Amino acid sequence: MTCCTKFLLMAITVLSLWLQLSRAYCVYNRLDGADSYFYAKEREVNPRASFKKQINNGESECCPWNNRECNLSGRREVTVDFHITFGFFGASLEGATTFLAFCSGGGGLVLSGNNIFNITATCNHANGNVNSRIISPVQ
Ligand SMILES: *[C@@H]1O[C@H](CO)[C@@H](O)[C@H](O)[C@H]1NC(C)=O
Ligand SMILES: CC(=O)N[C@H]1CO[C@H](CO)[C@@H](O)[C@@H]1O
Repeated sequence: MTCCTKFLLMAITVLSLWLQLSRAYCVYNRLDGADSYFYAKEREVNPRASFKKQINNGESECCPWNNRECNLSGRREVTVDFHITFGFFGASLEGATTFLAFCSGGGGLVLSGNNIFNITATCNHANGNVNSRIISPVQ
């Protein structure tokens, strides 16, 4: 009985973790350099946008896609745009170029690279599709 209770508890933990993860979009910092960080902000097109986060190396921030402050339409498959400024190897964000990256409401956006001319944004959609692209500054 103890074994089954333990198993059940574990299954519930895993399931609720998955539910939590699949109900959010997340942004991950996988830049080179332990002191490389960035500031990610939902594009201002959403007047209720609340996702404004500094994300340090190896860390991530998430926001539920059904929260309209994270995505206006509240749907998992729509595009969410971010404006991102980068501080490679501890550089200041002051006067830093703003980049555009996007992913889907239920997706995971991973940013990697070693300098501002080589930043790759990889979007892992909830349905398993993956898009990877070098991102450019906002015009
Ligand atoms: C771009 O960044 C990736 C990931 O950090 C790195 O593996 C690659 O060597 C870099 N390319 C150049 C041209 O610096
Ligand atoms: C940040 C944000 O609001 N992202 C998207 C949420 O959904 C609407 C409607 O589909 C998009 O236009 C936004 O860009």
